[in-house]
Amino acid sequence: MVLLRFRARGQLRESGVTPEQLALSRRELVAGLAALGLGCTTSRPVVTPTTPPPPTPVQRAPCTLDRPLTDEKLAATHNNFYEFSPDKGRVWQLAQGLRTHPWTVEVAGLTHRARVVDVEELTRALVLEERCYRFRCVEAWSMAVPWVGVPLRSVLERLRPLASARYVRFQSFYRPSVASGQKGQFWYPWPYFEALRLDEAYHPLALWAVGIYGHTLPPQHGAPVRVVVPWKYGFKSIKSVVKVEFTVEQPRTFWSSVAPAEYDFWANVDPTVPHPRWSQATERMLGERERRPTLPFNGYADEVASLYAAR
Ligand SMILES: Nc1nc2c(c(=O)[nH]1)N[C@H]1C(S)=C(S)[C@@H](COP(=O)(O)O)O[C@H]1N2
Ligand SMILES: [Mo]
Repeated sequence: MVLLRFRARGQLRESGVTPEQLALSRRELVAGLAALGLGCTTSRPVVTPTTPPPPTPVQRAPCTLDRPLTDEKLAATHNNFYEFSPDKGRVWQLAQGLRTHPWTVEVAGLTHRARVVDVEELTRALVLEERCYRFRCVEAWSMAVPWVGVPLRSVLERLRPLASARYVRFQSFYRPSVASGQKGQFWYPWPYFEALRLDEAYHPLALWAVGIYGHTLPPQHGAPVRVVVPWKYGFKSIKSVVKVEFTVEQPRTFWSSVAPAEYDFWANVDPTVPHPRWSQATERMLGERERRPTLPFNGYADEVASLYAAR
């Protein structure tokens, strides 16, 4: 437990991308999750890194992106997490004070079983997968990172939505005493909230992410759990989820409430639709100088464009 918390609190590796390092960190993730009690009902002693891992529950496919992975440390020190600060370079430090254990998720709205669940319960006995995704912020910076998680669908189905549910709404925590941005930017409608149409959330690319670079999420990336929707602008990928709610009406979202003309509900990455204040035709990967062309649906058009055929 202590071991994992230490790791989860942002022990940053310079670059976690060689196969050896990934294999090691994957073992660490497994050990860490075991230490947290994932996969067993009673608490277990802390597992040291030298303990042989159980058969790995993290399924890993080789990264086949069109670009190199972003350096882990760069990704972990350039973050949007307005609860802490609008200053992307300072978020990672400020977020270290977020206590992410224990952590519960409230299940509400159109479900057969409204309840409060421990976050670990939601992925129990599911196979964790590593997924390398491009990730594109609406501000035209981007990265490519290996997330660890389970299909969002597998978690949502566990929550037993009613057949009438059409959307899913997610909400982040409200803790102004630790998240100083929630005090400093008091005019924002905290807590942060986002939503997806249910068929978007059920798409196999949509992830319920609990890790990155082979270990549990550090706070600045949205510990202990965040959503990752790789074909949409980054603000849809809500961090540190505390509530999941099924609805029939399209929910409002944090940024579309703040600036409806700038951030719409769908927010699919589209090079042809400029933000009112800048072009979306190109982007800059963290750590790179040259800009790259923005890809329709962030490069996932073949997989997801059909979701929007009727719109
Ligand atoms: N709760 C919460 N989730 C959030 C945000 C936020 O401010 N608060 N920012 C979003 C935005 S704008 C982006 S680009 C991504 C950034 O994720 P990263 O810091 O892990 O790269 O998180 C998204 N999720
Ligand atoms: Mo963003």
